[in-house]
Amino acid sequence: MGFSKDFIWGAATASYQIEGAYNEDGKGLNIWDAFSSDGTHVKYKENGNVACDHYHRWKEDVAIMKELGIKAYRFSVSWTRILPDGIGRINEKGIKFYSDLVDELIANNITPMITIYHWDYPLALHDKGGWRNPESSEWFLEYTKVVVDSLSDRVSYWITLNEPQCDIGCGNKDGTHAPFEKHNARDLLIMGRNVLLSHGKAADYIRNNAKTKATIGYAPTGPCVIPRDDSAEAIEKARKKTFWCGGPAFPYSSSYWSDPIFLGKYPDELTEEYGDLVPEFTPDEWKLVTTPLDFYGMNIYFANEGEKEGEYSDIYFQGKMSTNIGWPLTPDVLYWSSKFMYERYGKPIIITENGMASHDWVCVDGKVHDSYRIDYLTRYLRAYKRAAEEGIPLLGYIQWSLMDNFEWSHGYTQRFGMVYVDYPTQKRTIKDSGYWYKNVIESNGENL
Ligand code: GCO
Repeated sequence: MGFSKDFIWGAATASYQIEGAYNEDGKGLNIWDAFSSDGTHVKYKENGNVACDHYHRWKEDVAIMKELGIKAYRFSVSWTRILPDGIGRINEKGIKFYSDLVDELIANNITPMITIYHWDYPLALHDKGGWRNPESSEWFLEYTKVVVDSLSDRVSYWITLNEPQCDIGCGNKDGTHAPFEKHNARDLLIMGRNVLLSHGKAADYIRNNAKTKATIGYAPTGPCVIPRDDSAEAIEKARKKTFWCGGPAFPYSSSYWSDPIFLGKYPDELTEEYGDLVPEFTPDEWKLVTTPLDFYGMNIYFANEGEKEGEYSDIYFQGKMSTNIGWPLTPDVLYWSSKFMYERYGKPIIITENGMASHDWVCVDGKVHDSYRIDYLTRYLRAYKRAAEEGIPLLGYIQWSLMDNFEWSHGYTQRFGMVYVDYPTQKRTIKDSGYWYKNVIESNGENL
């Protein structure tokens, strides 16, 4: 037994990373528009002003998806494209862009999977305190309503948030992502509360108001530690470390975000450490936060080290295999994270992101021979298949990314796509891995 018959094979992108057209047709500015090019945070001062110019080339991009046999396309909506100030005034042209995209996907038999929020926070709301503002979950709800009311007649897959770990951890604790700020634990806990409540309000709204039956999840990332061997003791140690939530790095933890949503409580480690600083939810708010979801989404690229270097996994050693961005090659992470998350949260799994940054270029024969990406994906998908074979319910696998794009603080230096983008000309070239993925999809993973 391998992947289920209706397994969803997909590809993902995010608005800021591909759309460009940052100030066209009434779009308002978001924090990445405002702060990417300040010269200190993003490699070569690059930004998403043009990116892959997907805003103008979306038809061509859908045609490429069709050629690749992609069954589902995960993309995010740019909040300020449809609400330029974050709340209030609606920009119909922005809505039309996503509505046309959805129509085109459906006409090509590709299931749209919408991420409501993938880090491009409205500048106007950031200026009012952003996630620290007690109103912020109401702002998020207002935005969600516009998206859901306009698209849920045709869209049934919804992901509320992408990686709150990075939004709050990278963006507001360590200052490596927009808005490039560093806040103390108290403020981070307040932001976390408002993010969780935003998720809950959005999930509740979708569940009760979507015009077609909704399938709802969110897409966290988070550490996963691989057991050093198959002994029960090693597995327990790895599990414990995977769900760790102590210390100042709590915004990066899985349990900090997922325990409230799926278990209705903050992790004990957090409350023990921060006591009264941990903001409570009222019973009504808890009800929203724990709105039942349909799947557990996971963005996973590599395993983390254990307590000490090399203790629980053997991934750190001299000359370790790593991808272009420096992340170690640890295929078994797809097996172990599926197992750990399913056992703790009891929801079917969708890998909402996994993929590899590789050193790609167009070769003299005009093709992109990204054999390392094929090898990477083969290994990871085999590990994921093992989880399916052991009976863990897996609904899908969404590869990051459909095409090369703006990789946040790395600018355009990291290519994650199945499709090569030559930025000066915007020419797209399907890489070898794209054709390989097409075959994997056609065989439903039998040929892995
Ligand atoms: C993330 C984001 C993507 C990244 C990808 C590669 O998970 O960080 O969802 O936007 O581009 O993960 O880093």
